[in-house]
Amino acid sequence: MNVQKLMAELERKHPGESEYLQAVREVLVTVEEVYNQHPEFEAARIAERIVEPDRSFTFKVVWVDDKGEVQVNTGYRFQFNNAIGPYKGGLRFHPSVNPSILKFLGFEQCFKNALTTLPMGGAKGGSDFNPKGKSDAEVMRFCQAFMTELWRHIGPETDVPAGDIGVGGREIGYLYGMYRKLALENTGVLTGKGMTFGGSLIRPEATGYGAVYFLCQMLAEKGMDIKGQTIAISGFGNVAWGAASKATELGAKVVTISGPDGYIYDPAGLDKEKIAYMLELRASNNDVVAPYAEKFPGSTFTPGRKPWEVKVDIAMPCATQNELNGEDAKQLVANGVKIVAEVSNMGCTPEAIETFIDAKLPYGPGKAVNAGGVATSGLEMSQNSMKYNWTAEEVDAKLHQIMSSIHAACLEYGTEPDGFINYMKGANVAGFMKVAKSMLAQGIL
Ligand code: 2IT
Repeated sequence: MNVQKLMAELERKHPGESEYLQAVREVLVTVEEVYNQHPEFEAARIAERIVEPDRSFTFKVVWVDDKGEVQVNTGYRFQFNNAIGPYKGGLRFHPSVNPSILKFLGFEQCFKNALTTLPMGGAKGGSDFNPKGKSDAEVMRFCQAFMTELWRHIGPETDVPAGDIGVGGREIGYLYGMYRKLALENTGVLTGKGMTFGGSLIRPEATGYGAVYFLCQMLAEKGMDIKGQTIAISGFGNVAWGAASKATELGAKVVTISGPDGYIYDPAGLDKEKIAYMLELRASNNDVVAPYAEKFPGSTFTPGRKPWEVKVDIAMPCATQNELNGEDAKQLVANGVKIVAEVSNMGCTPEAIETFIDAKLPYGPGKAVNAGGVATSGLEMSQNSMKYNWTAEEVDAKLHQIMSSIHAACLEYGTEPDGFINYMKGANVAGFMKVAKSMLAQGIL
């Protein structure tokens, strides 16, 4: 494989799709060496085949708002690769959504899902719909309109969407309801469903919990414990909430959360009440964290800035792609950060990752650290297929096991001669090899 040539070709075909090109470049650069030891990969053009989605859908979503005005949005689904199982991945509803963002997410999803040990291919979808300030009835009408187009392309054995930014339990409920009405079947076609209609216990917590389990393994590798460590978390949505809950339960002190408006610094650390308040903030639909500082004296709100300027032991980006840049990384390193566990998808820019790796700082990439979310979606699919429910303890035990095996895979493929663990390389190579070998075994398709 010639990475430069392949990237030049991809840039020519997909001009300006910066997030997609960024995600592809990162994977190709890290797998190049191993790939070139397998001439059969090159002969089958695995690299050229793996970087493009199998198929892409773009559709119009028309709905009526509470004022009676007609609204027009765009819906998408990118089915990337199903060599190891049905297409699987979330739906994102956010005004920034475009093909580049969904293709970077769909591409990463293939390797993340491969790492989970469960049989799931990769996909991603969503819409430029902005949930901010929308009423419940508007969200419902939008979800119904979205599903009237999407339903013919998905199915429990074909493509299983779930949530992502802007899509939580409420949206999955409305989407599932419309699918069920159109298809006239009750199936595991979406994950993240409510507990009364096929959802899995622990799924809402799984991304954050899994991330903290992975973090604990990273710490153990360095002979450290999570107890007493200070953690900077960004974001205040489902993922940040799950990570903050588990880290706090295990004795860490989470001192920041953030939103598009700025960040909260709470030197006393989060507790049960404050963590519950994160859910209230999210449910308010305003996408701001500033009210936290009014509610909890002793905490401060810094408008327009990110939490990476706070001195902490551990940084856990939990918001969105490219939220931690080279400057932020330098600041964290200068402040003596010990570990970075990226929970958002592609939360760190290439410059940030380079800074961490140059400093020999353990950096866990999103596709390993946050894989507990989709892994538990996979466990929801298993339960739906069996028409059975596992207890919370059973699901949590499986999640633990999956995060351990992902950590082991990172060690196997990412340990360098000097003993430094390059988790990014480990995750990319382990995920890539599984998908590539599956494609190779199934012929030229
Ligand atoms: O980025 C992700 O892995 C998710 N948004 C979860 C996907 C899923 O299918 O549960």
